[in-house]
Amino acid sequence: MARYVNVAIGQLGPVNKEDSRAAVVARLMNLIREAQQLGADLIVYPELALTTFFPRWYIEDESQLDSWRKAAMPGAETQPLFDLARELQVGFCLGYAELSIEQGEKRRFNTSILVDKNGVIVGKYHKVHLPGHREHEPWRAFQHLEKRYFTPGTEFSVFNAFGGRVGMAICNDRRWCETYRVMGLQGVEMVLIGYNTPVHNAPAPEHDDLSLFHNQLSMQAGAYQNGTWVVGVAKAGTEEGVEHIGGSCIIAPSGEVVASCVTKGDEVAIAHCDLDFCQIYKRATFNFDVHRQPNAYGPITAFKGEALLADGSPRHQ
Ligand code: CDT
Repeated sequence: MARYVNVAIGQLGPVNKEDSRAAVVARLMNLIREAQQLGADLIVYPELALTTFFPRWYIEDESQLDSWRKAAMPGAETQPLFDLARELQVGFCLGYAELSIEQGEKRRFNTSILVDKNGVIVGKYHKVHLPGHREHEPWRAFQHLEKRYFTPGTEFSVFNAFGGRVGMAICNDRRWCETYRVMGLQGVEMVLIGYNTPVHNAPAPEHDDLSLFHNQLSMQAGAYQNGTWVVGVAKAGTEEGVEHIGGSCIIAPSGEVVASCVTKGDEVAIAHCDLDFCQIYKRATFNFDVHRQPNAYGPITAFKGEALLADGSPRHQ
């Protein structure tokens, strides 16, 4: 029997500091209702969907930072979204700032969860590649303090859900080939990626004009090279004075974009995805069992940076 997932993009426009959690959840509920009318099984929301992208500010007040983070999921404010998902029989993937308290120790993660059609959390992911910087850098037009505010995740998991193998990644993760390959090695068939990408990148402003191109380039490459569907979803538009890219899209295992958003506001787009279509790539060009050469890939995990010494000679012989 063919395995299809009707996956919807639940793109958000800006979420400002003063927007109440209830108002944001109401927007997410509008998007899931629209997705259900279009026949969706699953809707994907952006990274840090419940709040403004607060790493743009240097904040020393822990209580203010914690006000953006959620300890309970679902909590009182998000329960209505879980209830609606169950009523509509539409699952969702949601990014949020998580406050985890284990044995009295506080940890903060940039998290996404996968929720099934019955409103049950079936997967959780902590963002691995945290971009930006740790200290206040006043020379920037705005900060990108993810390295300060979050602890990096340590694994890419793939979950049995929606009749297939579903993985999650968050924003900057989509630029790294390792993200997709580690999930590809677990048989991933659909990768769900929420993002907040400012158009302006302070350390490399030469890239600003290419930000939409790089967004699509990395997700298309990840899809094709691993024979998987990829769903990329933006929080777009001008948020607290900072312009963010849109470009939300759904990419087939062929690398082709099959659905995309056309605005920078709240918007739904949908695609009818055949999970078995992945096999055309997984059994041929990217048949890992037949064609991969892991013996040649040692430096991938042996080194963090370039595997060369300062004189240009290899670090490993
Ligand atoms: N949210 C996030 O990961 N944004 C980054 C911005 C990179 S510039 C520091 C991204 O890769 O889109």
